[in-house]
Amino acid sequence: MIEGGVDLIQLRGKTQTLEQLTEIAAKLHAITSRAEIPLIINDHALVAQSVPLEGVHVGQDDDPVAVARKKAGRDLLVGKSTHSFEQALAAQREGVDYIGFGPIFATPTKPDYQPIGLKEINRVHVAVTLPIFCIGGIKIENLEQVLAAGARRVALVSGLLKAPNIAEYARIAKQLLASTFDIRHSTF
Ligand code: 3NM
Repeated sequence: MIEGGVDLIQLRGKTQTLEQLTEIAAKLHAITSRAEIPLIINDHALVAQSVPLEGVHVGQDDDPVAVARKKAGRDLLVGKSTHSFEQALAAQREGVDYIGFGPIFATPTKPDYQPIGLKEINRVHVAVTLPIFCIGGIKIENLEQVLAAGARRVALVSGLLKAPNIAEYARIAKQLLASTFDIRHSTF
């Protein structure tokens, strides 16, 4: 992923223990920090106490943002998953640094969620001034559609992880983003 030019990596280990995640995060952070790519831990702010990662990401049913910041014990990025326009506005009021917005399309990676579709993307970008990462079922095949609907940042999971050549997949996605905005895509 780093070779292919991703701007940010989130470590998501739903079945790992805190100890396992801390170990993986430490190893991963040694690599991402060399590449100057922020590493975000999903759900577990406590990992940030022992690993100098750059952020923590919480879901709607996880710790409130203030609790996540307190658990991390230091200043770092906090992001939050949102699944509707209203949740996106609420997350902005709660004081997050960025939001995830999705799932845009139905996805086996997050099967129990109703897809939002493309039509809310523009509205959320008008109302929310934070960085917004559209997520959920986004692949190279539909990326241009998502960007045309108003997205500026996207998060890919299975598209990237199942690609026969991950670096190449990331590179193509980055090129599509760059050609849409005609600028070097910056994360924050
Ligand atoms: N969060 P894929 S959708 C982890 O809507 C995650 O908050 C979502 O995986 C949300 O790229 C999602 O394989 C899954 O569809 C994204």
